[in-house]
Amino acid sequence: MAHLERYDSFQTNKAKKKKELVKNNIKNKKNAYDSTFITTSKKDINGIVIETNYNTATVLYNDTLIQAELTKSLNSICNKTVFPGDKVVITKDKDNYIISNLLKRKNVLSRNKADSTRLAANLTEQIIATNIDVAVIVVSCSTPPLHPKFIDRYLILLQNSNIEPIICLNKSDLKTESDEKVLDIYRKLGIIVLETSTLSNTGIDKLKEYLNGKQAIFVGHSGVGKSSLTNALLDVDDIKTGNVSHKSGKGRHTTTSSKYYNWNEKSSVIDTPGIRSLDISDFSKEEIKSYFTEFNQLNNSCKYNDCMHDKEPIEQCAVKRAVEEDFIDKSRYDSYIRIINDIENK
Ligand SMILES: Nc1nc2c(ncn2[C@@H]2O[C@H](COP(=O)(O)OP(=O)(O)O)[C@@H](O)[C@H]2O)c(=O)[nH]1
Ligand SMILES: [Mg+2]
Ligand SMILES: [Zn+2]
Repeated sequence: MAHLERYDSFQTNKAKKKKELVKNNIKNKKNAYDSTFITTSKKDINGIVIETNYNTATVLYNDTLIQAELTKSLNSICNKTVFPGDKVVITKDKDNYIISNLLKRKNVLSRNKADSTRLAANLTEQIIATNIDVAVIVVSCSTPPLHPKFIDRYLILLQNSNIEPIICLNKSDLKTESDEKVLDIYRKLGIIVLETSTLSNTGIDKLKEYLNGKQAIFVGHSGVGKSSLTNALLDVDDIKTGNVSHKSGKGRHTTTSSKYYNWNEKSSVIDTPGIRSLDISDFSKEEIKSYFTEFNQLNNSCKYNDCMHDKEPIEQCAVKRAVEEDFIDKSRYDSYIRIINDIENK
């Protein structure tokens, strides 16, 4: 002990200061993780993050858009990043706007397993947006075609983040019977399915009605019509939309970053760029099983409580029998098997 104290006394002032800083930083981080950050005093003005750039963010503040930087102390807490939907406290330093604090997030939507109890994104977590009331999984009938597999992966991420999902089939002007069958799978699961066409302006009123008063986010592949739907909500046509490239059948990436729009006083939507891949390999197989909610009611009917409904023989597995008898949709079951195999082989 004495030895340690002596060693301490040999430290230069600079080193001592550095140590102090690190100590404070850890203390700050700890506070930041388990409390709502600062209660806002009347002087503080709340803003909402619209879009983030490398080290500044566009913030809607007092009904105008401003560019603001994060304070250094906040930088170290939240990994230099705020995201669209974040509620922030703005202070003014001479002519510059500073994001001096960040309000506790209701939830975060991430492309992989999210941990909304933490302020900072962990190293592998890729946050798209925060504070979301409802996520609209936008799919289209054709160019690109409807992929149930993609919907299933999004449903897992959304359940994990505690975000209500709805499905919006856009380009309904091109709908076929097989699209209708896919939509039925999700209607049976109790998920709201809306159908829209921005081309013929159908279903937009219903979408507006459903999203009114909420902070929504449009997610889905590139080219399905997320930006076109955002335009329709805003009653404008100046957000860049992309024609689907004929060669690849995939949309050109015209939306490059997620962006928040208020389409009426109390309703907003975040338009996102097309996301090619969702990484759910960090989930455990048991978590995935629990997110296929239609299996839950049958779990007790399988011979073993911990049945994973994959390698067990059909006589022992009620879920497999339900698939055989068409009570559980085959494409949902196939998605489940594909996902747990991916986890096993990662
Ligand atoms: N047929 C049809 N095409 C649409 C509809 N909505 C959007 N599109 C077209 O789909 C392409 C991609 O739209 P965009 O909004 O950029 O998709 P995003 O990548 O999801 O934002 C554009 O060429 C749009 O004109 C629709 O309801 N019907
Ligand atoms: Mg777009
Ligand atoms: Zn089983």
